[in-house]
Amino acid sequence: MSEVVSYEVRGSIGLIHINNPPVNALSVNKGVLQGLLDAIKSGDHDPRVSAFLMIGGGKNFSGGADISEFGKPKVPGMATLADLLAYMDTVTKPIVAALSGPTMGGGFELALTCHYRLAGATTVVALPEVKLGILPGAGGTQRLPRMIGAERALDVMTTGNFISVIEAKTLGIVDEVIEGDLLDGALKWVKRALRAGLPVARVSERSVETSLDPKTFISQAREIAQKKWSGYPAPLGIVDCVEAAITKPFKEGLQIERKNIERLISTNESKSLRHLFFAERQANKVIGLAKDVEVSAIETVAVIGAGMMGAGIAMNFLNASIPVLIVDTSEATLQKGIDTIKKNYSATVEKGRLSAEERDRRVALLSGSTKLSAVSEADLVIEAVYEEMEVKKAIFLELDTISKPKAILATNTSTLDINQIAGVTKRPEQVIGLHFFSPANVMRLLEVVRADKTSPQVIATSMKVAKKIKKTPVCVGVCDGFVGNRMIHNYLREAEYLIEEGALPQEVDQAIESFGFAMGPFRMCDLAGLDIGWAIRKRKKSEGVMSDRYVTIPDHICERGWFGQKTGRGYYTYESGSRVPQDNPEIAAIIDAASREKGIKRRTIEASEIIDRLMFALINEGADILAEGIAQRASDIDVIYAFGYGFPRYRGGPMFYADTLGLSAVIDGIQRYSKQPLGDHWAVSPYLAKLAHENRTFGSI
Ligand code: 3H9
Repeated sequence: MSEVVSYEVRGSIGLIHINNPPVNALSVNKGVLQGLLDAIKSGDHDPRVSAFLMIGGGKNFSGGADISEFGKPKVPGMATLADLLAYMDTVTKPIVAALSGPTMGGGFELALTCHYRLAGATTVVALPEVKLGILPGAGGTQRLPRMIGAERALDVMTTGNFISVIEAKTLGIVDEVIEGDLLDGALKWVKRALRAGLPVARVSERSVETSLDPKTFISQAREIAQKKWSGYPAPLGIVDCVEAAITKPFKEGLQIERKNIERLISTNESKSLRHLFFAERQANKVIGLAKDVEVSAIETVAVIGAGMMGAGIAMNFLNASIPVLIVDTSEATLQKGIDTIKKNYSATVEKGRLSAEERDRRVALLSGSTKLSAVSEADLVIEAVYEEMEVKKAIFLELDTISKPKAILATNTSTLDINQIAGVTKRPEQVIGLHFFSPANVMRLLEVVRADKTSPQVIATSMKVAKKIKKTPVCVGVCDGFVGNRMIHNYLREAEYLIEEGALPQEVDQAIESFGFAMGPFRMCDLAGLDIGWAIRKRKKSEGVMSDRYVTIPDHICERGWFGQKTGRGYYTYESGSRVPQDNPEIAAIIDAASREKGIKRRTIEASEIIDRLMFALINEGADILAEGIAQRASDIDVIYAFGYGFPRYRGGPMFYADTLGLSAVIDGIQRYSKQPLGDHWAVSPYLAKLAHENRTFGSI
């Protein structure tokens, strides 16, 4: 056969192994599909073979089609997934799949084309193509509705969510769950079944069941897809394919599926989502960190500060079964933090997403203290007190004397210089930044901030523990705001300029939300609390640090005691207990007066200008960050923005978006805005200019 597929005849069974680590991707160019086709053809013509058993080597059955091959030329003469599955549908000997672990996308479609499916205890199945902006393109849209009914299949394909082995058994996807060694159990199952007479059972020959009238079902599904996934064309394509599965013969359905996947694969949405798939995995790799660097065990964690942030951080570790000690100097704050954690878990229990036993188990792993000395046994200490350098320095000074020698001392600062914090200790190599994003138990992003002296072991351990608590870690360097907040500073500044020049907050928010952001800048500020920025501005003013063009509007709002959602009024108004923003009737007058005060003649600003200026502000700063080596790669910045700042994933992140616009177009745009009245703050990043001059993209760095 080939290296990636092995085939042998065991008694009357043609045994096929897929061996394409790490996830058994069904690569065309590496010959996985050709190998499978050759194996099945060989057994089909072999009188010794009565049935096939197909299994994946390693931890996965298959992670699906090889995503890295999308849009790339195909090696001539190699079979595709469509070739393989079409042949399998003609085979008259039963084909059994042993699903040895995750079975995803094309891997699941391959399994659905087999006649029977056995599974091990760790098996999950999914058709996650929608998350890549495409749809199952190897018969999945036609076979899954035939197997589990149109409604359930539509849900599986439009969400891309995993189906557990237990549910797969209930749905009839899996014929039997094998206890113990899967290969051994599966061989025995096939032998037994052959003795009892194992018929060929093609899913393609079944009909599709719907509980609703098909027309009503499809029109409702289309309406939902349009509303729920605006910006994402794939779910609508899935609805079209399910409609074909219900109303058309199998082969015609396959053709409709093919047309849809070919269309979707070339969309910018899919290219962006595929970029983020690889970017997220790439971000996990720290440049210059040896693969064999020693990683310490993190068995206990201490969190200093029992505020919202500290409580949220603690929950991540409790969720991963790691005991947490939470410390706060005030008994009342400590208790409040512990109560917040319990309340959050109980709310999840009420929603049916966690069992009461599991809540109790996690809460039992939590302890509290008002003494810093209590952290002495922790392997990882995370400081999450307020942003005051002197307070943090005092804590680290004390931590240095009380923590275990090998303990990792982390700060959750979002802006302060971690080198200075590390500098007060005698072990700066043990100090690192772990910048969680609020709400810390929900947001997936974690900036792992390496200071100048942070040791490779501490970085590697932090990256590993981040994965354990199910975060998406991105390693960044030290500067004011690191990557995410440094860029957001420019974005928010530009948003303020826009309202000073003529736009209203709701116009800016609507423009940026129509671009796909989860929330516009002013809604975001109202949510975060306007008082935080006000305090920073007052401090900077008192230190004589002022920007050239200081926008007074946020100060005027704060002077009224309006701090956003928490006071029911900010850029918007909020009814008591509600998070839904309503236009603040007084805001236009405040903004108008502020513009007049500076002699600015307000003008109408189009949505396209709002989007351009906010995106260029991000891209330009991102380029500087790359030039300074604060971010390792452009794609890391994209991951930070997609996972931490609500940047629309179907646009791939700010740097990928810049590449799709073309770097010269970005520069032209910046220069155009720099020539407008009040545009003199714009200066093209020299690194952006250099890349454009060399005709390169951020992706090429
Ligand atoms: C599809 O099937 C289309 C068909 O319907 C139609 C075709 C005509 N391809 O996630 P991990 C790499 S679309 C290429 O850390 P885990 C990944 O980049 C596909 N590479 O492992 C990483 O590389 P590196 C639909 C892939 O154990 C390494 O494998 N399928 C693919 O945490 C390890 O990945 C999906 O969307 C791939 N398909 O999780 C499933 N998958 O080491 C996508 C992974 O160089 N995959 N890689 O950084 C997954 O969800 C997870 O990888 C999986 C394993 C659950 C399988």
